[in-house]
Amino acid sequence: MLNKKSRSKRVVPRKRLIIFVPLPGEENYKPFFILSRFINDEEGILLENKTKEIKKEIVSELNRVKDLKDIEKLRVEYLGRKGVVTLLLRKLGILSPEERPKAGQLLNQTKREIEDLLKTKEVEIEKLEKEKRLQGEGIDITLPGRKIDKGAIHPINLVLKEIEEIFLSLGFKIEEGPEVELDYYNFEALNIPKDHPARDDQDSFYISREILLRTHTSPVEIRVMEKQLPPIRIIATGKCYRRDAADSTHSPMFHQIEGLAVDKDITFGDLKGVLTFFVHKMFGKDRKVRFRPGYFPFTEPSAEVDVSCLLCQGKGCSACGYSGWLEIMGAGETDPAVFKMVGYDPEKYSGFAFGMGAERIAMLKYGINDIRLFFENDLRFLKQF
Ligand code: 2NL
Repeated sequence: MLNKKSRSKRVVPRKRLIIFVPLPGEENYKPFFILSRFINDEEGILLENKTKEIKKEIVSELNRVKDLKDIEKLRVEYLGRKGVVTLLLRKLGILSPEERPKAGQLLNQTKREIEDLLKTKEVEIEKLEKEKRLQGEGIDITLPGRKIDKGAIHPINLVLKEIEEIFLSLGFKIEEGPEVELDYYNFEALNIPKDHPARDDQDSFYISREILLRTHTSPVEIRVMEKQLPPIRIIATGKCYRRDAADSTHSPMFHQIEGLAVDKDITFGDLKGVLTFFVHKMFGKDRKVRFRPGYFPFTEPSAEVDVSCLLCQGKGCSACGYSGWLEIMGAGETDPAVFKMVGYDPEKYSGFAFGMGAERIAMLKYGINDIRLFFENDLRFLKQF
C-alpha cells in the first residue's frame, strides 16, 4: 500500500496522462496498460501486476488489524469513494474500447476478492471479540450458590394438622364453616340466649346486631347437625375472634379445635376414652389425664380436662402453678337443649363435645410463654418449627 505522502506528491498533469497511454497498435502498447499517477507517472504499469500488488498489500495489512475499526479503515482505503481500486476503476476510460471490458472485469474481480478478504477477516475478528466478551461474562462456578430462603409451616398449623390426624384416625371427619357468623349459630343455638352471662366472657366483634365474628367453632357443629341425623363424629377447626386485649395468654384472634360425637347410647365413658387416647397420642403415653367438674352452657355435665405437667411430671413447678396439672380443654355431654334447637330427640340421642385452643396446645407442646409470638411474624421465632 502506498502511503498518503507519495499520493499527494506525485501529481500527474492530465496532458501527460494521455501521452503515456499507448493504444493498441501503437508503440509500447501493452494490454491493460494503465497510467496511474500514484504508481508510475513515467511509464505506467501493467494492470494485472497492479491488482496482484494491491492484493498482496491488503493481505499483509489484514494480518496486522486488531479490531473491526481497522478493517473499516482498510475498506475505505481500498474500496471507498477515493479508494485505490475505485480510482483505478475510474481510469478505465483511458483504455481503448476493445480492452476496456477485460480490464473492467479484472478490476471488478479484484474488488470482489478484496471484499471477500475483508469480510472473512471481519467474521474472524467478530468471533474473537465475542469469545473475549463471553470469557469476561462467564459464570464463576467456584462462587457459592445463592441461598434460597425456605418457608416453614406455622407452628399453629403444625399443631392443627397433628390434632386433626389423631381424630381422623378415630373416624372423625373435618368440617369447616364461616368465620362471619349469625348470632343464632354462635350463641342462641348453643343455649346462650341474649341475656345469658356467658355472653360477657365471649364478647365478640359485631358486624350488626345479628352478625358477628364467631367466638368459637361450635356453630360449625350446629350447622352440620341441622343438615343431618346422627351418627355424627366431626372435628371443627379454624379461626375464632374475641374482644380481648392482647396479653401473654390472650389474643383477639385464635384457633380452636372442637369435636362432637352424637349417636344412640353415647356416654361420658366414651368422652373419657376418646380424650385420653388423644392426650396420649399428643403428649405421650405416660401423661395422666384428669377430668374436673366444669360449666359450659352447651354441655351437661361439663368437665375441664387436665394433663399432668409436661415439665415436672406432676410434681409441681412454676409452669403448672405448683399443682402438677395443666388445663388443656373443656368438654362435656351435649346439653339436651342444644339437641332440641337442631331438631334432635334428646331421649333418642346423646353425645359428647369438647373444645380446645390450638395456641394453648402449641404453647404447652413447644414451651412457648407468650401467645403473641405466634402472630408477630418474627422469622427468628417461626424458623424454629
Ligand atoms: C373450651 C370449651 C367446649 C364444646 C366446647 C360443644 C359444641 C356443641 C355442643 C356442645 Cl355443638 N358442646 N362444644 C363443649 C364443651 C367445651 O369448649 O374451653 N374451649 C376452648
